[in-house]
Amino acid sequence: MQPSAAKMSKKASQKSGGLLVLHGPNLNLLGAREPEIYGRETLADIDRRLAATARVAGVVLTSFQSNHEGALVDRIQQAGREGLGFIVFNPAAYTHTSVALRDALAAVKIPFIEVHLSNVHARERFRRHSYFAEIAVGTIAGLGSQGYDLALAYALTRLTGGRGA
Ligand code: CA2
Repeated sequence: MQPSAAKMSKKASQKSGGLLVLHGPNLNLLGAREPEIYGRETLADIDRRLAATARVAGVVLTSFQSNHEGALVDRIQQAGREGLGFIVFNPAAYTHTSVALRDALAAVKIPFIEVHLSNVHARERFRRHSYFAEIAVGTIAGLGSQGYDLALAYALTRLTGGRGA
């Protein structure tokens, strides 16, 4: 039996669900402090650029930043309920501490790329361990804000089956 048109379009929209860019604590300070490590662009600059790229590919992109672990957990759970298709995540300092955020990502089963502006492997030893790397599709570190663009290009390819990005 053929599935109804309504069922088909629901399935298709779930499959190519939108994209969430998630930023952890202190990334709201981008552009204002420590430009030698994190660059001169603001988070708004980065988010605007990513949203424009996604729009061209016909994918809805939402950005969210919080300094609070629970708010990030809530946003990941919401992404699960919304049926989003991919997450680009810079967990910032929570990279090195947060079992709660890892559990949230494992629970919603949304594929994600872990992004870091700086090369975390060339910095203090404690930054070398990530609670996310093991369950991420991949990790990008040390490429500055371009890391977000590269992660987005990959996500768009997955979400649009190669027709976008
Ligand atoms: O390199 C990255 O993207 C990090 O995720 C940034 C985190 C750090 O704890 C991770 O080890 C690596 C820190 C984010 C702080 O962001 C700031 C931005 C501007 C000024 C001050 C802090």
